[in-house]
Amino acid sequence: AVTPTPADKFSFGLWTIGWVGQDQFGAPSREPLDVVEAVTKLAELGAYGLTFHDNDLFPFEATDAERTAQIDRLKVVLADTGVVVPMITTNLFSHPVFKDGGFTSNDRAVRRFALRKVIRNLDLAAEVGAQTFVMWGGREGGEYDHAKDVRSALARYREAVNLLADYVTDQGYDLKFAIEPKPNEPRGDILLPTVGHALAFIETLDRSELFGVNPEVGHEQMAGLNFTHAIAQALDAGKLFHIDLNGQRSIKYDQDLVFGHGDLQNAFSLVDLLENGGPDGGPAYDGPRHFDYKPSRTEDYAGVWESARANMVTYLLLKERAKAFRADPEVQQALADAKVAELAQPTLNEGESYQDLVADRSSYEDFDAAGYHNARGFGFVRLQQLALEHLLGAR
Ligand code: 3MF
Ligand code: MG
Ligand code: MG
Ligand code: MG
Repeated sequence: AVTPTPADKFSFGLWTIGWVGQDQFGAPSREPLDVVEAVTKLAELGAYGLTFHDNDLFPFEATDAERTAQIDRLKVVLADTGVVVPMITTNLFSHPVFKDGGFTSNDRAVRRFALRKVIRNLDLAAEVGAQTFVMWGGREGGEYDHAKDVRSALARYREAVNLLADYVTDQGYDLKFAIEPKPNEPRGDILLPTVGHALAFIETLDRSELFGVNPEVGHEQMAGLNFTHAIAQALDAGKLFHIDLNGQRSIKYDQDLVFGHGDLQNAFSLVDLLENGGPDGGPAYDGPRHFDYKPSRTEDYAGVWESARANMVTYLLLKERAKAFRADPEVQQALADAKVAELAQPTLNEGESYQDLVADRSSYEDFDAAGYHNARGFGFVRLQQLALEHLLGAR
């Protein structure tokens, strides 16, 4: 049960396994990874998908011929291995031209260039058969409040993504956009910092139906937020178009640890929600289980592949543990005692109006709020302990 297969829909960014370990303080600790080797290894490990930024596959400076050659090499290895490309994205953050952002740079010429770079990459998305186009605006933001007119920046962000949605619609591409929020890093403050901000922004777009979110575990947790709650709200809005799984330990720099190597209890509730939170206890999300992590700088290539495997195995173990948790009669009793299912019941009776509610003396005048002090507790702590014991494999 813990051997990954393509049916599990695990995908990896080329920039994850391909990260060579350069950071703010140090040079690369590994040699570059070729895309053919990357796809071959991922296939061997049981992954189903590869994702990439344009400039993970070919450099920013690539000539048309170099670009085409790399795309062709990718297509060959995809055909040989059966690996697919469910998502691609554009790098609007590495090159110095984007130092003040792409869609929201104060420099208008940079904004026009950024749009052209993304349009070119939308064509590539369609060419490689991706269904989702992620947009992480890592440089869209600032460090100094007087230097960025945030309302204008949001207006330009909206102008940009509305134009891109028009483009894919006119081309007839079967592509949807997923906005990836992040609170900070590399900018001091990034626009659309959390899932909630992105959901609100999406509602202002001309073709909002084409836009959803790509939440990342570590990004919400860097803001001190509960990732499982963020995913639940994205599902509630019908906007969970993609997901970035990784690990983060509290509010600090963006760690990009292996999935489960951060807040493990939150990872457990997340997998339980994704796998068992849908209709009739089935999956709530059927898209790729995409890992956006960094193999630590301490690792050689054996460690890189071990860490890639660790993401998938951890996910599958949590999935197995979550099934056992749901099937346990003691858990079912604890869930009932905690009235978890009762929250799904509407607060008003069918057809009841607010006038009926106001006329219902049992709801207020005769309701024993004082007696509630001594009423039975909800037993949430016991339920959490049962979850922990399942997580630890003690049940
Ligand atoms: C940064 C990220 C990004 C996005 C990527 C994809 C470089 O913290 O998470 O990875 O996931 O741009 O869409
Ligand atoms: Mg990230
Ligand atoms: Mg991260
Ligand atoms: Mg990410």
